[in-house]
Amino acid sequence: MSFLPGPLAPQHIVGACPHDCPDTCSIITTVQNGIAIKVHGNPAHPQTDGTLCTKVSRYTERTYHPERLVQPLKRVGPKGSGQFEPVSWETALHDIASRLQVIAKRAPEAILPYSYAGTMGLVQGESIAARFFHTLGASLLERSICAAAGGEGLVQTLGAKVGMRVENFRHAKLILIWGSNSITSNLHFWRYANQAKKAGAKLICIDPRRSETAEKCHEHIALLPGTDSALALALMHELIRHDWLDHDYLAQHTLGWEGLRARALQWPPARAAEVCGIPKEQIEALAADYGACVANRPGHAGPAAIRMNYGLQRVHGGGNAVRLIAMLPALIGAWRAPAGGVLLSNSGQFPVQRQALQRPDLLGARRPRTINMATIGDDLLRPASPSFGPQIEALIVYNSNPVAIAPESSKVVQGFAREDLFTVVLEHFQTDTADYADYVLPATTQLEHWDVHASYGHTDVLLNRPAVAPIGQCKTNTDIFRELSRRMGLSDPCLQDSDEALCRQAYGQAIDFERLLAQGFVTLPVADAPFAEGKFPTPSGKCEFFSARLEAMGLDGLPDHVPNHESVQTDARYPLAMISPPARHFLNSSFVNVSSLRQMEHEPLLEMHPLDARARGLNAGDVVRVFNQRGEYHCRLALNSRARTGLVVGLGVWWRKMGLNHTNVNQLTSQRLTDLGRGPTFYDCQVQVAALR
Ligand SMILES: Nc1nc2c(c(=O)[nH]1)N[C@H]1C(S)=C(S)[C@@H](COP(=O)(O)OP(=O)(O)OC[C@H]3O[C@@H](n4cnc5c(=O)[nH]c(N)nc54)[C@H](O)[C@@H]3O)O[C@H]1N2
Ligand SMILES: Nc1nc2c(c(=O)[nH]1)N[C@H]1C(S)=C(S)[C@@H](COP(=O)(O)OP(=O)(O)OC[C@H]3O[C@@H](n4cnc5c(=O)[nH]c(N)nc54)[C@H](O)[C@@H]3O)O[C@H]1N2
Ligand SMILES: [Mo]
Repeated sequence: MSFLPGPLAPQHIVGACPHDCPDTCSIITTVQNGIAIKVHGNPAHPQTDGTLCTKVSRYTERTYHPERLVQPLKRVGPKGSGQFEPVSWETALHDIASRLQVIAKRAPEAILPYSYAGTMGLVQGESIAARFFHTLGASLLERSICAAAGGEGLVQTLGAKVGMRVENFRHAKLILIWGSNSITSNLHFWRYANQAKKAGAKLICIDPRRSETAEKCHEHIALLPGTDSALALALMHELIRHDWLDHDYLAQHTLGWEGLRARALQWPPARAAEVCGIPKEQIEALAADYGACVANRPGHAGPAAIRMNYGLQRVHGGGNAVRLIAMLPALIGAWRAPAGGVLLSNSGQFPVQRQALQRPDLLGARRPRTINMATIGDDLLRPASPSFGPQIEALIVYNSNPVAIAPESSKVVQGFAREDLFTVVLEHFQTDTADYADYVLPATTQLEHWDVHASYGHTDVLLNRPAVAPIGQCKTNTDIFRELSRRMGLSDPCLQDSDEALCRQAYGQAIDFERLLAQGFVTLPVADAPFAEGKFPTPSGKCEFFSARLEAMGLDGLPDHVPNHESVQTDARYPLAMISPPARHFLNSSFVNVSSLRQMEHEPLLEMHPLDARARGLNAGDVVRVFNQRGEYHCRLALNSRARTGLVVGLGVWWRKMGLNHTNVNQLTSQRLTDLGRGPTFYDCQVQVAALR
């Protein structure tokens, strides 16, 4: 007779959502008999408020997905064919370590790590991995693929990636949602915007697409992509012309007003209307709404708040656009109230101890070159040269799916297909990128490892406890780099620090770690109205309309409208502007393989205005070729009134292998960079569309 234990009582483990999203939710996982049976939003965490988005509420489906990678794989077919056979960890790690050792001895910069925010965890992101690559002296990676232009724009204007506290939006009386589909990509902010709406606030959405969010705002300004700076300048023009200005705030807390004023006066609404492709009356009305909120005027309408998001900075002039929008609150003194100002990111509020975590000191006197993630296509194809340095010979990819998400995929694919390139991919799934690997290593998910998190949308630090043991033979990213370090004889003890130790090192003494352990989150002590008294973290301490730092770099010290690289004027063959913003049920290219979510997104679609379709003899449901000088992408046409005229929208980012001709929108996007920050220009992309014959 055996005494098998009965089923254990369910346990509830507090963790954090790892995904690249401003909301960074606190998650509770219910575990029974060692299996995660469901996840839900932590009701004790005010930002999460007990609610998860549709995607992450399917987290157990993703974790226990039948196609989850659970053992190391070695390629046996041609690159890209997806033919692999299982091997032992011993074989895989031994082979990878010996290959890297040979390259590292000869030309360490020929090794390139490629990673982004598959997990935003500070430990499974850049801790042991960064230490490992710094010890080798590998090429550095410029992690520019998302927010580089906007981040630089903020830093050059406000002094850091800081802004309003998100919870204060609920008390605003006017909210501009600028370049953001909040319902899709920032759901927990939308809750605050809705509270404000119910309390009488006016909501205005500025977005080329009639998004789910635009539909629910009082007004929608559907400007052409890449024209936000012209709109912001015209807005300033009107504020000046009507004297809707907080002169006192301007005098005390800004630098360069005379110069900015002169610039703005060159942009009457009629001029901007022409550039933006919208009626000038819409600009005048927007200015009147914003101008009614001048903070120090008796009888003003109340605080005006701007929620910018990264959607508007993926164009040539993205940096200047963010600079101009970030200046607007200073003109009307909106910063005086906690519910006034602007928020793009608050990541600069987090006291992350990056030096301790990533140990750049391990480089010693070496100064390896930096490769920009946005130009990985070109860089993989570059031969050795005195200016470039050695050819890239080994690529270690983790937390990213570059073959799907990097621009100009034909080049990226050509680079990944190089027979002489040694590629290792740490993944959960057999992604487009994994198909090109020599070795695919199975990695743990957030339910299986420790981590700590910052956020870019709120100001709480979160802890992630593992809820279950690693599935199959999966290992944490950190473990994989620890083992590679050992096998390569890298002896610095910091390469063997445990995940728990790394969690503590991430914030050092800057937060109360015991409280974080006990509660799962800790709110940072940030000011309610950060710039009510000025005190911007810029060199001048003021909101910098004029930036001496930019001028010293040989750039314009004042902001301006910087037109797109591509337009119908630059090449009449491609008259339609294409943007490819996030799909609601995917997270970049993550979740595309989770069938319940993929069913909600149906199939890759291109949204087009009915007038543009009629002009091309196209009908809803047609399979179309979307093409430009870089390539061709096939998908189905949707005529759903979301795209304005002159615009097409291909919601991202599908896996190439699920596409009709095995491509996705990035077959069409370019590797050209932004005005500031060296970011990508995914939404600065002209195309033509025709029926597929
Ligand atoms: N569901 C879901 N959530 C996500 C993501 C996802 O893929 N899916 N991605 C995450 C990531 S990586 C990030 S960086 C964040 C923020 O990601 P963002 O890409 O900033 O996402 P959105 O807030 O949806 O903003 C995109 C909006 O900007 C609009 N837009 C495009 N071009 C322009 C332009 O030139 N001007 C203006 N004014 N608007 C423009 C698009 O139509 C779209 O509605 O969201 C994260 N959240
Ligand atoms: N056309 C177009 N392209 C875009 C964008 C767009 O709007 N339009 N958006 C851009 C933006 S904003 C961004 S941020 C990038 C995002 O690009 P990426 O950062 O590459 O994001 P994902 O596509 O989500 O791929 C992340 C991968 O990491 C894996 N992963 C997750 N957690 C872990 C882990 O713990 N360990 C390991 N080893 N792997 C893990 C996931 O399985 C997933 O395959 O895409 C960019 N590309
Ligand atoms: Mo992003």
